[in-house]
Amino acid sequence: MDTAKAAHRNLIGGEWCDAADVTQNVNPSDTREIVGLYARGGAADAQHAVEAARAAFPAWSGSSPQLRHDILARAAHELQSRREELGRLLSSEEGKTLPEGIGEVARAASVLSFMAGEALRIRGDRLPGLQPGSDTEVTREPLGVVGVISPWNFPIAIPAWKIAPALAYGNTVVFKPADLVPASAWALVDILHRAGLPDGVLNLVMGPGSQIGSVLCSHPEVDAISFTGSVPTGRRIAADCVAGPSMKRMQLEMGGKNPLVILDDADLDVAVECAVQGAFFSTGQRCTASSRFIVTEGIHDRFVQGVARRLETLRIGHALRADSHIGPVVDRKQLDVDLSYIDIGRKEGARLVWGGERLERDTPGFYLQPALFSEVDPSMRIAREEIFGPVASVTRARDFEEALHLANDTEFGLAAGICTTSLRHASQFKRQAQAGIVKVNQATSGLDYHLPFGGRKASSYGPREQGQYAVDFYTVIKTAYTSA
Ligand code: UN1
Repeated sequence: MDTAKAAHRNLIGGEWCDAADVTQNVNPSDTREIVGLYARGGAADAQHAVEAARAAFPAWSGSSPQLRHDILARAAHELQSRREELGRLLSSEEGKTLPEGIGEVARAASVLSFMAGEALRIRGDRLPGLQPGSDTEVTREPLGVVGVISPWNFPIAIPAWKIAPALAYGNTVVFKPADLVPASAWALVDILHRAGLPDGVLNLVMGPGSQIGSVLCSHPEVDAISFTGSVPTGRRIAADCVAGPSMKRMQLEMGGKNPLVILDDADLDVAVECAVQGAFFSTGQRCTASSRFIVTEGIHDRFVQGVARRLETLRIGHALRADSHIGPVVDRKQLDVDLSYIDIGRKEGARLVWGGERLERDTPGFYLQPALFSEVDPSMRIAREEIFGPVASVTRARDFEEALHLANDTEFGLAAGICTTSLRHASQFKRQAQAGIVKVNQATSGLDYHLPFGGRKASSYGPREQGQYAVDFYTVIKTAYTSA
């Protein structure tokens, strides 16, 4: 396509650069609409970006924390003041509703301003040395060049919570956003660039992961990779990161099959709200989404009925329409995955209580009714495999002990929730759930930006993201001994 000149370009070494090809960013609420044209770079662009990031590292890593603070704070301010416009852009490319899109931009702004402060709070330690007259210091230094590879479901918040700490702690970055959502990524980079980042400190390379991701994960000048996405891609990245001579540090945030346990003593309204919010909002496209409701017998039927009734009240429609509660699925491929799992659930013998049909709207888009299955056996594929869509299953449990066992009976370990009014069961669940995040009487998805985020088992690998814990990934520790 000869539209390369009209596209939003990649940022390499402080220059906006054309690429050989162009991506059409399609609106999933109305596939006739092209949100914009975006450069589609390749391996050579990624290579140049790594070189630019490497060249920019010495000066940036030695820069004043005040400078890093000010740039991030300026960018946070611009994001916050443009949240309506950028929220609209985000919702147009990803399909989450406008309030969800605006909320996500505001969250990205908060992440940037939190991390601006963190640039000023890089702590060290001092312990007595064991030799007479020996002083010791433990200090944190930046890692070097960080490759950031982000998914499509949070097009601005996830890039923000990877890029902001990388920059705050003095690293330089090569950023490869998901193919489906370049607009939010481009806007974030444009804002950070204009906020005063020196050339080469933040580089943007949009294009296919097969080319750009593989350069980042194998290039000897890249020191670390922060990735959020699917388990198979995460495993490939991990293999590439250790295969080369440089043995990169990695932070991988991957799938989930998050349980929400509902006990007999739960407040039914709270349980239904947690379930619906956690499983179906943002079209179920969150790695923290609840996809397994594990429900004890005494509340089971009322819960299933309550969720079905609540689903009845939700309107699925164009992401930008004020009366839509849930937007479309992100693209045709994901819609096909969702529909195929709905089919698998039916064939496995689960009962489809509500939804699961593809919907027609005024505009051509990937609309899907949320699907609720009951009588789901824990061995069924819909109870074991991550679907990443608005599909949830209900499994019966005899009592708390069995519910806890079922909650933990998964290869994943990202988020786990429980709805109960029993302090004893809530406390026990918090202690024994094999998950990185545990929620009591709250939806499993929806997280605070100042707290650590990450999971266990197949869900995550490496140190936590977000809050002050991000320092553990984005810095390397040095231990110094001095005799005067
Ligand atoms: C949230 O639930 O608010 O990709 C955040 C994801 C997660 C972020 C979830 N890394 O869905």
